[in-house]
Amino acid sequence: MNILALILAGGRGSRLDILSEDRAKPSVPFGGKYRLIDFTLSNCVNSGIYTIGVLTQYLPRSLNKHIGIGRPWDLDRQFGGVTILQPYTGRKGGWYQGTAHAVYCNINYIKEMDPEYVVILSGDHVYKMNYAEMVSYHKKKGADLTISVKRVPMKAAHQFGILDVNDDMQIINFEEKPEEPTSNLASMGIYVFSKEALVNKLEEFCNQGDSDFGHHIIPRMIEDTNVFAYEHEGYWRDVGTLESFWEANLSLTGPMPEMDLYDENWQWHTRSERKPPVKLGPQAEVSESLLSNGAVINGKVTNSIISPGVFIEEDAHVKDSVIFNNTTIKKHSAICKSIIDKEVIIGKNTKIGSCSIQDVNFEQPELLHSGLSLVGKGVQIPNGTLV
Ligand code: ADQ
Ligand code: ADP
Repeated sequence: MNILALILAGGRGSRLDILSEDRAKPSVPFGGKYRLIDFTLSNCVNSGIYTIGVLTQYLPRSLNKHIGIGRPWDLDRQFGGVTILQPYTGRKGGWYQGTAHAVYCNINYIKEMDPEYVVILSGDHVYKMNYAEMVSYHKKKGADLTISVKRVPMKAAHQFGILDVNDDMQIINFEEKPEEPTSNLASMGIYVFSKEALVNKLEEFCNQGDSDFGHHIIPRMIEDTNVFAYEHEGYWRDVGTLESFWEANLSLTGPMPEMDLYDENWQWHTRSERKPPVKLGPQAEVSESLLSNGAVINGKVTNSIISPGVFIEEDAHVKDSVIFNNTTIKKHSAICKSIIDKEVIIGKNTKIGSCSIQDVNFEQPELLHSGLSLVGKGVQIPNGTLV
């Protein structure tokens, strides 16, 4: 099958706060050594899709550097491979206004690649999915558009595109983020289009600018084309908020995580930093955690994600936290229920986050709040700070 994947990687991801202040959301680190976009890129190559366009817009630098020419994903190819599609000026160009408009701006690229099917994906979801199986389903149904769907908790349904299907899984109703949802069958924002249908609809609706798949294209296509739902079994997270980002990271430390990083038949590729092996000092105590290359642990790590190049000094304790690359946590400090961005230095005798760790060497401070704590990239926290 001749499939082109387009990854939407341009959104701001503002609910991820300072983690996406200086980088696009798909470029936010995840699971120690990965970035969010690695999951979608790896799903593509593991599904046999080797022609991929990545649509960037907001702060693309960190993402561009990560993707490069695509070597870690075996995408550095003469034909196809990965192409970064940035906004440009010209007849169909300009800043992307909505997801469908972003794709419309690249309609010449789609025509040039001339695939039978176009798979449209988000660059910031964590999940395993074989897109080739979804395309086969789309073909079998004789669909123009197939949307991957999953049941979500009713109280979260207003955050998604919500739909109704008939007995044949044909979508008969679709509403983007309804205020009062009547169903919990949610769009995952993953679409398979037959190329002709996509090109026709984009040319019909997008040349006036502002257009979105969820708000404009899908509701119109339901009226006069065949739109089907494809139910996804298994783990899937749109890690849109700090809470869900933290929860999805820590879920990797459990005994049998739903998101399996260890499946030899479905490898997660990333651009790895060249760093030495993990080193545990004589006093190191580590449990239920992921440690990445180049980490040096002399203190205690419990139920946490430790990224490459992190230093944890003697008598420091990291618990229920996600620590990004090259951060140093100095002696006698305690970090709990926190997300610490890259290249942070946390001084000695510092306490961050809402927890009561008894074995640290200072008085127990008052807890300021019970939620997550967040420290931005490159921040230096002086010795003895209580956050
Ligand atoms: P959202 O994720 O809220 O809902 P949206 O903000 O349009 O929808 O973003 C979709 C993807 O496109 C994101 O990965 C985002 O980064 C990217 N994106 C947004 N604007 C872009 C632009 N101008 N250029 C390039 N990329 C851009 C969508 C669907 C819902 C569905 C949820 C599932 O609209 O129906 O339920 O995904 O998470
Ligand atoms: P992230 O925090 O997402 O890992 P990176 O370290 O990948 O960010 O940096 C993103 C981009 O910004 C890279 O292309 C890098 O070369 C560039 N960059 C980082 N710091 C500076 C700087 N001080 N001046 C100019 N460019 C920088």
